[in-house]
Amino acid sequence: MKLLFLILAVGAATASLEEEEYIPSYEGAKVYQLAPANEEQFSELFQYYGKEGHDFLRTSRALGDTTDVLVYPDNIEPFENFLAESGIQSSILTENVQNEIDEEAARQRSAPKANGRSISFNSYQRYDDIVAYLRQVAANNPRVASVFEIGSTTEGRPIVGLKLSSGGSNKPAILIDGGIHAREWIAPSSVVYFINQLAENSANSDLLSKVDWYIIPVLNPDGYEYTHTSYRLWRKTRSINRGSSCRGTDPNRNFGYHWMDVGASSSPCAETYAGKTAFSEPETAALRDFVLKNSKTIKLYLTFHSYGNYLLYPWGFTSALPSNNAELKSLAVQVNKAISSVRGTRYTIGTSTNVLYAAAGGSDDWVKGVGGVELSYTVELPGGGSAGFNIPASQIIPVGRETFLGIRVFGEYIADKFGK
Ligand code: 0X9
Ligand code: ZN
Repeated sequence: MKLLFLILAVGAATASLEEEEYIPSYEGAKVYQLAPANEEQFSELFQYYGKEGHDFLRTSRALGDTTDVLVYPDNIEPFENFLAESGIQSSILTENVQNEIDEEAARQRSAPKANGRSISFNSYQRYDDIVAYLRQVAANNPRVASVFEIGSTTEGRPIVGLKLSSGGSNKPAILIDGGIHAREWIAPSSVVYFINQLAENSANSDLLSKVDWYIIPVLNPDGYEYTHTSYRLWRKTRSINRGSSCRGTDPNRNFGYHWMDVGASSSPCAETYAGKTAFSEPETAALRDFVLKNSKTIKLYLTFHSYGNYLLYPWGFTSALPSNNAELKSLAVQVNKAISSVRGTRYTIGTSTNVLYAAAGGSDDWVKGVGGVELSYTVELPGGGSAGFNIPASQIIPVGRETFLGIRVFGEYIADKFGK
C-alpha cells in the first residue's frame, strides 16, 4: 500500500512538473536591429517570425527601415550565423535584455506613488489602480462618466471600461481599447491619459457633447498583471492550453474573421498562437459581444498597441484594400499631422498587410469586417528606451499628450460626420 502511495505521489509530482510553465531567462538575451535592404533579405528574416526563441518586437516592411528582434541566448549563435550569411545589415540594440528589465523594475519601484485620489503618470500603473481610477472618475463626474464591464478574464478579473457622454441619445460612439498585448505598457497608460483629458479637462468637454466614448484601457488584464509580476515581455492571454505546458493565446490572432488565414500560429508555445478556436479567449469574446451589442452606434474603433509609430487599418489578412481606403487614409493623414505638430513624432500610414505584415485574426479586422464599424484602426505607439519596448515612464505624459491631439481629430471627424 505504501509503495502504491509512493508511486502515485511520484507520478503526480512528475505530471505537475511537466505541466509547469517554462519561463525563459532574459539573461544574455539580445535585441538586434536589422535593416533588410531588399525583398529577399526581408523574406529570409521573416522566416524567424513566430519561431520560438525569436521575438519580433517591432517589424517594418519598408525596405531601409528597421526591424527589432529579441533573440534568446540558445539561439544567438545560429542567428548570428544567419545574419552573416544573408548579409542583412545589423546592429545590437540591447546587449543584455535582463539589465534593461532590472533597470525598468527599479524605476517602477522608486517612482513617486499616486496619492489615492488621482492617477499617477510617474510610473506604469497596475491594473487595480487603473480600475480604481475609472471608478473615481465616475464618482467625481456622475453626469458624464460611468463604469461598465464587458466580461471577465480567465483568471477572473473584470474587464472594465469607462463610458463618457454628456447626454442625448443615439449619439455616434467611439470605442477605444488598449493592452490587448500585455507587454505594450505605453498603450494602457496612453488610454488612461485620454480618459483623464476627456473627463477631467474642461477644455475637452466639447468632445463629449456630440459623441459617446467607450474606453477600455486594458483588454487583457491577466497578461498585463503577469508582465508586472513575473515576465516583463509576456504578450498573450493567460489561458491554459490543454496538452501543452505553454500558456496563453495571442488575442490579436483570436478574432473570428479570416481566423488563422495567415501570420498566425497553431502552436501554443508561439507568440502568435491563434488559440484553439476563434474567440476561445474570454477577453476577445467579451469585446465581440460588446461591439455586437452596440454596433448601431459605434462609428470608430481605435485599438492601441506598441511600438513602431504606425497608423494601421484593415485589412491584416489580405493585401487587397478596403472599399473605404481613401477615407481611412485621409483621416489618418490628418491625425498624423496633429500628432506631429507637438514634437515631430511621425507615423507610417497604411493597411496592416501592406505596411507591416499579413496577420489574420486581429481585432481591427473583425470589428470592421463583422462588427460593421467602417472606421477601424490599430495605433502602434512610439517605443523608446534602449530595448524599444521599455519606453521610460517619463514618456507617458509626452506620448499621451501628443497622441491626444490625434484623438481630438478622430473625435471631431465622427462628430461632424455622424453627429446631430
Ligand atoms: O501583430 C500585431 O498584432 C500588431 N503588431 S504588434 O507589434 N503590437 O504585435 C499589428 C496588428 C495589425 N492588425 C492586423 N494584423 N489585423
Ligand atoms: Zn500589440
